Amino acid sequence: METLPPKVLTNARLATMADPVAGRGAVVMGGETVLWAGAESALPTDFSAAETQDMGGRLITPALIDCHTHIVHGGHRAREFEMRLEGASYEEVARAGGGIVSTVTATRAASEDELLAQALPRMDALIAEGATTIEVKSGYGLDIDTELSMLRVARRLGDARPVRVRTSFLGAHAVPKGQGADAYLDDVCIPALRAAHAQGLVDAVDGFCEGIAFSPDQIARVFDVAVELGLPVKLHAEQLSHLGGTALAARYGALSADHVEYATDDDARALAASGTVAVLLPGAFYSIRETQQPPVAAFRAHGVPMALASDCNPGSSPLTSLLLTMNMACTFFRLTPDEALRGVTVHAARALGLTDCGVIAPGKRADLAVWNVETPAELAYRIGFNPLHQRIFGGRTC
Ligand code: DI6
Ligand code: FE
Repeated sequence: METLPPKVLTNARLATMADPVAGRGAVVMGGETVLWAGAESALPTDFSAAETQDMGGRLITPALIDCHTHIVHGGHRAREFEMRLEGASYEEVARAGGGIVSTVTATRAASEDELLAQALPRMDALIAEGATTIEVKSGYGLDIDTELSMLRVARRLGDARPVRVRTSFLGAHAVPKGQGADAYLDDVCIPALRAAHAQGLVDAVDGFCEGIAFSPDQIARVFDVAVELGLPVKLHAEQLSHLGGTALAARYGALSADHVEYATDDDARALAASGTVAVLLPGAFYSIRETQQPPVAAFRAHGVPMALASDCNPGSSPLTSLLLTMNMACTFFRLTPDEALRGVTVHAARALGLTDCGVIAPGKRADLAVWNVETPAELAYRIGFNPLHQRIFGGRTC
């Protein structure tokens, strides 16, 4: 790919997620990176010869990051949606043979090409709202071959679109029918993790710590292998009950603890001490009609960074909009719009262990979103409206 000459975006409003910029702002991109960002009046003269683009007063933010998705999966679970409307709970549906294991059946039945074809429209919906980095989990294979297939499809998504995909191995997502949890971990999950890692398919290791999935001790066995392989960990923790997953995640220095509705003040303290991000997933909270609020006040008080993600999955969060995710986080969890924007940019990057994106600052990737709005609050405030004007990925508009 040829390198791009420097380009200056002028007459913009800037929400850099780094230093505040009041009034007219400018961003200088050189190739794939940001060279400079700040008040237009302070633009260094070195860039006066560069090509400019007048942004017409539009808002520029870092491009969005979805740090928690299950976007690769076979089929759908609209029937379960109906069952829940008839009164069944998410856990009851799971115990009745629906839930994650029903998507496992559909995912095993699909070819890699079919999984890719089914995932692409979901990914395109996220991209259409300015996402440039998307995390994708395995976890609907629950056998070695299908777990590897899901991760290969995730990598192919990153080749098929101008987007960065980060993969998480989620073999410890559910116990397949007819197997014991410990035997499954020994015979399938851990061997699958080793094989996937050997093939370069894994960026992080995730698990589901819950009564309907795995205990903290069982998750710890998977995390020990992750540590041995030098892979960072993250965890679905405290989604439906308080089982101690958040404390476990903190003990392992996890990148993130996700869901965390049932986390406590002590959990928040532990996350702060380990530098672990709390990833809030309001789409799941909404879809399963959860009423337990994540301890946002404790996260704020202890300085736990809060990220937001779609949790795009066919059961508890069939959501492909980060803008709606931001709106839900503000309305349900009373995040401020500024916190919501941080949640899908700088803190989402951190939840993925990425230090080169999520903020607009010199040396960071030129992954930017240009919006037809005046203030960041407008992004979180509208419902079902997409004001994206331009998406820039590595300095290129696409
Ligand atoms: N928690 C979730 O919200 C998703 N996985 C998990 O561990 C739900 C997955 C599903 O219902 O298919
Ligand atoms: Fe999830």
